[in-house]
Amino acid sequence: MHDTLRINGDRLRHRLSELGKIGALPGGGVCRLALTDEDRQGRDTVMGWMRELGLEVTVDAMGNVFGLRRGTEDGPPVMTGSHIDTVRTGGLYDGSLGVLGGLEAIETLNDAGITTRRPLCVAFFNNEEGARFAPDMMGSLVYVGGMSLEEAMATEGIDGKTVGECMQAIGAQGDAPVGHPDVHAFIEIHVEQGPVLEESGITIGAVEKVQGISWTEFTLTGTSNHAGTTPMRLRHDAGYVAMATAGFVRDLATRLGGDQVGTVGALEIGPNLVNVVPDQARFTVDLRNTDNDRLQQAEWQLHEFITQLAEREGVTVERRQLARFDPVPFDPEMVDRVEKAARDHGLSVMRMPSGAGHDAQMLARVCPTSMIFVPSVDGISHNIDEYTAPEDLEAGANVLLQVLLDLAA
Ligand code: HGY
Ligand code: MN
Ligand code: MN
Ligand code: MN
Repeated sequence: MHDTLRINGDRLRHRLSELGKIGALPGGGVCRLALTDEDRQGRDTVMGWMRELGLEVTVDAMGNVFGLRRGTEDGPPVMTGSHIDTVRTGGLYDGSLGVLGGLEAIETLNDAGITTRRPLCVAFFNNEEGARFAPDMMGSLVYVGGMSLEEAMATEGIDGKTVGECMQAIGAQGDAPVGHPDVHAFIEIHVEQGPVLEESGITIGAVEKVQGISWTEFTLTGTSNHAGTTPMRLRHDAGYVAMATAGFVRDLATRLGGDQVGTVGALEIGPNLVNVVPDQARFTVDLRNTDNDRLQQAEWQLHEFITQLAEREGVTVERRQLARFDPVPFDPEMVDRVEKAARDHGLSVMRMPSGAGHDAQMLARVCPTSMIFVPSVDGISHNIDEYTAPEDLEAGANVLLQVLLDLAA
């Protein structure tokens, strides 16, 4: 049934490049940080495409957007989607492929005059990246009831504004309630953002789980002093503790091995002058592992290191947990569906975990969920050179179409 149906790869790539013009960076790539005007323009553009395809568009109080295509029967929809907000050095595909791949599947069904039994829904969730307002996957977390709307609205971003203020500024707030998800199943297509598929020579990833994520912000306070006159034994150098901890994070991840990764992505020291011993430092640590015990071990070793070093240096430490999500296993039946659809299309496929966080890990709390990965060239993402070959985009979107048809039959 419908096994000759194929998506239109050119149309999908056209939408990806159209959306990529919004927040386009001079040297390529995009910057659509959550709840900026670029994000607003992206949201409006995608909602326009949803309406052109005959979808009923609703926006919930968290700014999550849903495009519903009715089936011959009512009831919980089969949902696909992702996010359209990006990091500051974003690529054309992270998140966007998940939303526009869903719209391409819808348009293919429209062209073929096919109505599914179950309704279909294409969604994009607010603030998936978490780069401006932590935690990441905030919109989908609120959607599934994992965070209160009030807490989300009160969250302050890296530029001192709250989510609520910024939602208001761009008119992102809708009136549909949150926390009452109504989904039959969720499937998200996403670029892998890592090197595994490419190194394995495989086209499709059938994602089995998302690894655990731990984000912490450290604020250190020492004593500013003269760089020339202050003997080393008398210093309380917040910058030194921050930078030594950054080195420790790198060594820790290497030492623990396996899936352990560790990143100090943001770091500021003050007063940031050549001849002043820094008395201020603020930095973030991103630790991840597919195994929660090992992730906890990494968190504990980090805590021990910075506590002891700060004590020796006479520097105070304040911690703020920005995000903490355990590893999330996906529904084995859904993973089977992805694998079968890939095989039916004659595509190479492998089961794998996700190194990145995704909205799917939140939807997995309320319905059977999995993801379809397509290869990232050179494993690059969160980088303006992020790229996936046209034939891989098309292959992934055809797998998505088949999984949607299977689930909605
Ligand atoms: O951090 C992440 O993994 C996601 O891109 N927000
Ligand atoms: Mn993403
Ligand atoms: Mn991302
Ligand atoms: Mn992600």
